[in-house]
Amino acid sequence: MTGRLGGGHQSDRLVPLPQQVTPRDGSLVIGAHSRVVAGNGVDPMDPVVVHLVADVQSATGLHLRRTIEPPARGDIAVRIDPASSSRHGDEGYELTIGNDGAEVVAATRHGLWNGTRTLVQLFSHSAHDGELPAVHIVDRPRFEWRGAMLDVARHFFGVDHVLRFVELMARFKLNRLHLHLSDDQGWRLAIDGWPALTGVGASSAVGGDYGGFFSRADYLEIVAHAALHFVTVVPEIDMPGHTNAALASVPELNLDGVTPPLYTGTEVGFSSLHLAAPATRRFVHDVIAQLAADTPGEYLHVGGDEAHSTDHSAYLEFVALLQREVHSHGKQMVGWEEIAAAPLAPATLVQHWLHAAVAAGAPSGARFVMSPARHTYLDMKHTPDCRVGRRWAGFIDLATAYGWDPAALIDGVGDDRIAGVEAPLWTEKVVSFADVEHLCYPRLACLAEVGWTAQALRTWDDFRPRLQVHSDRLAAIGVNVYGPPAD
Ligand code: TNX
Repeated sequence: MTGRLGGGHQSDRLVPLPQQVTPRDGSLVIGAHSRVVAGNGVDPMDPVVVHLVADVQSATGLHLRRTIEPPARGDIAVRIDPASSSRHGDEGYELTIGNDGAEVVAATRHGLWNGTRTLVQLFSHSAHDGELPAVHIVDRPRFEWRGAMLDVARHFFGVDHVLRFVELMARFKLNRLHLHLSDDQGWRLAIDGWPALTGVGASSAVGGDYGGFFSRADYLEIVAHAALHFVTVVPEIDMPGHTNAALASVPELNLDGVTPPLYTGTEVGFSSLHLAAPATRRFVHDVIAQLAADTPGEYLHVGGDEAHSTDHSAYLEFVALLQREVHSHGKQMVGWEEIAAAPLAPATLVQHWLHAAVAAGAPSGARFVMSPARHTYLDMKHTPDCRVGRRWAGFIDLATAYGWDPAALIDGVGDDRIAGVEAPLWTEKVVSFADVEHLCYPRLACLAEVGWTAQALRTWDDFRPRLQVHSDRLAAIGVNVYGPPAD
């Protein structure tokens, strides 16, 4: 059977749905003598193995030993087979569960991570037993970029919350954490040599709420925790618009040398950096150099959206400068769709959010991250009666978050030009982490399947009960999941 599952088999607990699932008769019972076997190419101390042990323990109550001995009856084996890369790609895997044992094989550690995520989902969790259904799964993602964005600029969320955000998204094989680190209302990352950015610019937030910022060490801690969960951090410093917090902090970023006041409202499009101001080029250089130094991932996001107060030719020149600076560190640039008007290198990623026609103006060869507001904006209310959330892009219920095809958004842009999908959580109206969870879950699980599973295998009717399993599991670990009225 390919993809679609018949009712009743325990493998209908999986989100995202794998490419190929073949249920078999029988089951494997993980017991007190079962072990996790680190096979070929796998260090028994590898975080993939450590996480597997921890996750089996939380699903079953059993703490499995790790070993490098050959697998015996009842064991879970993981191994790397570099020769399988043509089948599995960078992130795919093969999972076999039989009456005698389970095995995950992949060409990379990331593939093993994904395969073990699937294995862990196959436990019943609620029954707290060690039973796994016999099954053969061959899987790989549709898109390489499956992301969530957290806006820590409008309201600040500290390291603990960001680590939790990473752990939750990683359950669904999401693999990009886009951090929106600066905006009109706040600057959230300490930059060496520019103490005023945080000294002044981090003190504010929307509505006069508390600000805050990440030290360099905080940022590195987030990057490291994300890496343990196979999540790549994509930091964003939004320029040349959305920059009031920086302008308010550093007089030399202003043409007249006079800082504007800090801003706590929710308007957009009124601020701009200017290349003619004395400190702008040095500022851009230093900020991007530090981001590049502290970010192991290949992408730096430079914003570029809603620069309504930047003259068009100045905007194009600014984007060109940003791209040069990003490239000088061997990184690739990502920007919101407005950057499509500028001359872009082929590897630059254009993040579509509002106007397909604007995104479509990108040079041929440019690639896209798809974040269509009407389907992915996590700051929109689920339904009209939700207490939290906004309305401007419409209500995004679970069927709307699920029911779209990334390849049907921009004329002529199919899978080959799509890096992937991402759901942004803007936080103008989001103050508590409980509200973050309510807006993100279970909608981020919908996005995870949009980004992972082949379009032809996806239907809402098949997805709905699988999603419910995960809403219940998230609720059981204390996540403030949104529960829609029963349909
Ligand atoms: C548009 S999406 C914005 C953000 C706002 C968001 C609110 C984008 C590139 N810009 O500045 O926070 O709408 O939903």
